Order: sequence, then structure tokens, then C-alpha cells
Amino acid sequence: MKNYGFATKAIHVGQEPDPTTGAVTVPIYQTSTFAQEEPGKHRGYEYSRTGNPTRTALEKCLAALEEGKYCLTFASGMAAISAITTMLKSGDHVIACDDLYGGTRRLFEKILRNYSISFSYVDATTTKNVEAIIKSNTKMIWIETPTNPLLKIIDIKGISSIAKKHRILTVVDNTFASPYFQKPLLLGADIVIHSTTKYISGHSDVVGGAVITSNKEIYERLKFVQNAVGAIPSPFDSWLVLRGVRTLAIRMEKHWENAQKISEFLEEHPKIEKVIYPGLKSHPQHRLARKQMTGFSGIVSFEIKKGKKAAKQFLKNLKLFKLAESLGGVESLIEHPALMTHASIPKKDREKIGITGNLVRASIGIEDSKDLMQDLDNALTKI
Ligand code: P1T
Repeated sequence: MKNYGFATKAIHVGQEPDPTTGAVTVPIYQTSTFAQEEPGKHRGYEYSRTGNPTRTALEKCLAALEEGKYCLTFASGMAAISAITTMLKSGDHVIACDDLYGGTRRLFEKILRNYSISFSYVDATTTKNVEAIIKSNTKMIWIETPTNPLLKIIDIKGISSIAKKHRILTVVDNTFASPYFQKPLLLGADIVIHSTTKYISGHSDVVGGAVITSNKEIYERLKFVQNAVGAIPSPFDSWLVLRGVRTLAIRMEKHWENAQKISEFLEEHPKIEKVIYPGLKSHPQHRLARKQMTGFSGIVSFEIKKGKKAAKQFLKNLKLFKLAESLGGVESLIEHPALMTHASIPKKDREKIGITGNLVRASIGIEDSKDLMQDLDNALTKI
């Protein structure tokens, strides 16, 4: 399958017809355990926490899409993230980008700090900022790109190369780009993580996570953690994610096309203060985005001119855009980061980086773009 294109791999890798029945779609192996011929002699599966054929199919496919050797899937994006952090020990230090999903920062600050692991947050759009704060106990650099919700673009190649020099692991949360638009392992990252809840499954009907790496040692450690801790996806959830993956390529093209049009429309709108979208020439890292991504994905963040109250009213006025956390589904969603996804970050930290009361984040779906623009325009006119 190595020489096939992305869309072909998404539909075929790990998804050979079922050897016993010929079923073209991977079956849901809804079983907790597997019969053994004699103690210790089994056909590759013993117990579904350790491994399940539906999950294996998904893991093979996601590894191929990220151009990695190995993949492990989890019950949520946060379960995947927390599995990676079990590679840290007390006394270790992690450098993270300052704009980060609120739940990731909450895990770092409210749970892992209790285990004497320390975290520094930095504007990682300047690679030098990261290098300047590396300490002798720094073990991991953790970045999202594009970041959530400010869509900053971080130089994966630049960060990975300084990390390698200092023998530090680079972890990239690739949820916002999806492997269709960005492949961090090819740019030098050691580990890629996804909330498969988002673009990868794509239909807002399942919560899941994945870790992809080409490093055997990391894989073996995390495979052990996956089984020992047990935050695995069910066979049905694995199947739902895999079903979504099969249309990832075509969905991402449409998310991008719609988001590009909508960001250009909003940039001209008199009620809008500022639009943040990596595909706009006005984006501060637009050139880097062009270099490391093959498309700009479907998230657009923007500020409402009149402030927080107007932003809340605008969100209430929308009809097609649903006011909800999450992103990456076929339907358009919109949310208020300061009050919703990033509410767990202290106000002063939020405001320092630009998550203000008039900021909203839209996940542009794959509806007709003219209907989406009409909905936005109607809601803005009424504030
Ligand atoms: O929700 P979960 O599947 O556990 O994934 C967590 C997660 C990890 N990484 C990124 C970049 C994310 O955006 C998320 C989840 N984010 C939202 C729910 C949100 O609305 O931003």
C-alpha cells in the first residue's frame, strides 16, 4: 500500500475483506475475549483491552495516513495525551506552546503538576523562544499547530531539530490539520497525537484518540501503557472512527474550500474586528503554513467588533451554525473559547495570549458555503 495515495490508503489500509466471510467492511468484533486452543496459544488476540481486530484495522490505517510505523488508539483525545505523559517522571520539565486546548492545559496544570512534573508555556511561533527555555530536565516539547483556538502556526521542522539536538521528544497534536494536510512525523516529530473525535471520524458521533509514531521503543512503551491503564476505544467506536476515516480526504478538501471562502467573506465584514485563518495572507505565519501544510483546514477564529456581549448575541442569532464545543464534523459548529473550551484556563493567562471575550471559533462544515455565509451575515446584522 506504500505507493498508493492518501484517499486510497484511507479506504484500504487495514481493511482487507474479512478472511472468514469476505465482508468488504471491517466487522465490529463485539467481543471482550477470544478462545484459546491451549493455554497461551491464541490467534493473535486474547482479551479486548489488549487488542481487538476492529481496533487493529483502525490503528493500521491511521499509521499509514500519518506515514508512521505504529498507531495506538484510545477512548478519547485526552486519554491519548495522558498516555504519552506517562513517559515522564517526577522532576521532568515540559515546554508547551502557550495556545493549547484547554483540556490539555488542565491535565498538565491540575493533575501532572501534582506528580512534580513542571510545565513552561511559550509562544512557540518563534523557535528561538523554545530553545531559550530548555533546561537540563526538559524531556518533551508539546505543540499544537494550528493551535486551538488562535490558529498559530508552529514550525514543526525547526522545533524538532532543536529538540533532537537536546535529546528531547517532540510531540505534535495534529488534530486541527488532520494527516490529510500535515504530516508531522515527516517533518521530524517523534509522536503525533489526534483527538479522533474531530476531523478523523468527522461526524460528531464518537469520542476517540490516537497516537502515531515510527519509534519502536516509544510504541512498545505506549502499547504497554494502553493495556496497563486500559483507556481503549470500544470495538463499535473503533468502527465508527474507521468509517469516518474512509471519507477524510474528500471531507478535508470541502472543509478547506468553505473555510477559505468564509474567512475571506468575514475579513471584509464591517462587524468583524479581525479574522484568523492560516489561509489568509493577513495571517502572521501564512508563509510557514504554505510550507508545512498542503491545505489550511476548516477552523476560522474571529473577533466581533462590539465586544463580548455582542459576541454572545451573535452566537445566539445563528441558525445553521450550532453553538457547541468540538470541531471537525460535517456540520458547522461555533463556540466561545473564553466561556467554553478554554474556560478552565485562568482569565489573566487567557487574555495575555488573546483569548478575549469577543473571540469566537468556528468549525466550518461541508454544507453549501453560501448558506453558511448567509447565516453568519444574518446573525451579524442583528448585533
Ligand atoms: O475531546 P477529546 O477527544 O478528549 O480530545 C481532546 C483534544 C485534544 N487536542 C485538541 C487539539 C483538541 O481540540 C481536543 C478537544 N477539543 C475540543 C473538544 C474543542 O472543542 O476544542
